[in-house]
Amino acid sequence: TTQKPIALQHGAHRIGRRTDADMEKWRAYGLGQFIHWGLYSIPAGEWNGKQYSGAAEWLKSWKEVSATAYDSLMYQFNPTKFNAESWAETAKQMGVKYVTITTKHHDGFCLWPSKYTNFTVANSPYKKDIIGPLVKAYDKRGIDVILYFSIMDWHNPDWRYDIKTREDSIAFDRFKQFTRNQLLELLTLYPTAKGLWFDGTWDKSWVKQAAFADSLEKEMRAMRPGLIIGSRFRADEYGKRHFDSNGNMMGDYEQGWERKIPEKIADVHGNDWDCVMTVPENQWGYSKVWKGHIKTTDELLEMLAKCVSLDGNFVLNFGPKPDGTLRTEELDLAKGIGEWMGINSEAIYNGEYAGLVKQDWGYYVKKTGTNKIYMLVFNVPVSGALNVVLPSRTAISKVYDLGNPGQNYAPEEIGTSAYFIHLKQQTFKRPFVIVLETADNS
Ligand code: FHN
Repeated sequence: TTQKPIALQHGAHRIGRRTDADMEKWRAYGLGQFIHWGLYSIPAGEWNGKQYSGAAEWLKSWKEVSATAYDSLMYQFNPTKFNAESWAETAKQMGVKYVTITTKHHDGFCLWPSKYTNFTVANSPYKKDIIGPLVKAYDKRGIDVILYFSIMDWHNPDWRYDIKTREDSIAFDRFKQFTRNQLLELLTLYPTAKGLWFDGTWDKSWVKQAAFADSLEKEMRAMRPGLIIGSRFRADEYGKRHFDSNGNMMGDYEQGWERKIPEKIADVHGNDWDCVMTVPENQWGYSKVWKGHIKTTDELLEMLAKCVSLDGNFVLNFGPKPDGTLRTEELDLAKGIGEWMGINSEAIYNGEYAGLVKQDWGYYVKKTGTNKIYMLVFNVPVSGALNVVLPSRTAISKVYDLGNPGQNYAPEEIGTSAYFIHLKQQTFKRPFVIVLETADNS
């Protein structure tokens, strides 16, 4: 039974994917970088010699930490080794096509000199804007910038978790104006930024602002045509987030894939999406100790492959150190991913869900407008034979190794449009890509 949609004033603005050039470009990125940087990088998960068990960027919420002491970290923020060009160069070498940078995380500290609060870089010993040079350095290398912005703000006295009294409501009205001012300020100061990545939007106070958030979203979009905003920004008038009361996604892409990846194409409901991922366990800001399993280059590449094969982008988080440098582990991963991308990025950029039955060796990716299907191989069977089943009437015309174009394979037909690709017996050290060129056989 199909339920009749209910009339919504503040539901989804559109049903189905955006088809404009900005969104087409976003969809084709494949690989992105996330940067969580702020005051929390200074204590780095430790306070008075004690280790905080939560994520480093949540340290202020720990009962052991006083708000004043935390906010005074501003007077220690002095990343003398910060070099926007070198961050952007690392990202370029890694092969990322977009970066999402925390302009303001939940603690409320602004990495740009906002004129609506004193709690910014301008009043730190560093004094200078961080966001401007980053936007410039990434833009210069053709990497699109998305500005991360937390609505929840632990520094602003007008922030509320819920609105229960008239006083709350008056304070929160001021907070809404502050939020609007800051967002319009960001869009004005950084006109080349391609989108806004919202966070900290789950509390009741904000969830109740369907009308305000909807009109602010429209205002920002009118101000910046092409602007990309994900599904975390606003709730509908019934308090439904991400998907409105009729089940339609609000925003341009689904922002729910945090540290998790869909299993199958049906899980993404035809929507655009990206997955944001940490290297260790749930830690986004710089933390002295990296707990839990630390992902390896090949694991991250497999996540990237899986995302692209399911029509999503994969975004890897970096938590820079308080001096402005990137930690060695992250630099090594960026290098490893970059080396692989240097050979195989053709299978990532513009890659799409191929519509084929998944096989145990890895992930298929196709590219519209070409006759190529990419096999991103992570598990080679002992037999060395990779199973491929294509739609009927599709034949393979050529098979080769993307990293070694002279290396062609002769597929063995084992059934109608079913093949084995027999790999040469060898030890495989890294994941690799095999390209199938297809021909219509009807
Ligand atoms: O609470 C934050 C967290 O610190 C981090 O910024 C992540 C990144 O997606 N977002 C929030 C949790 O959803």
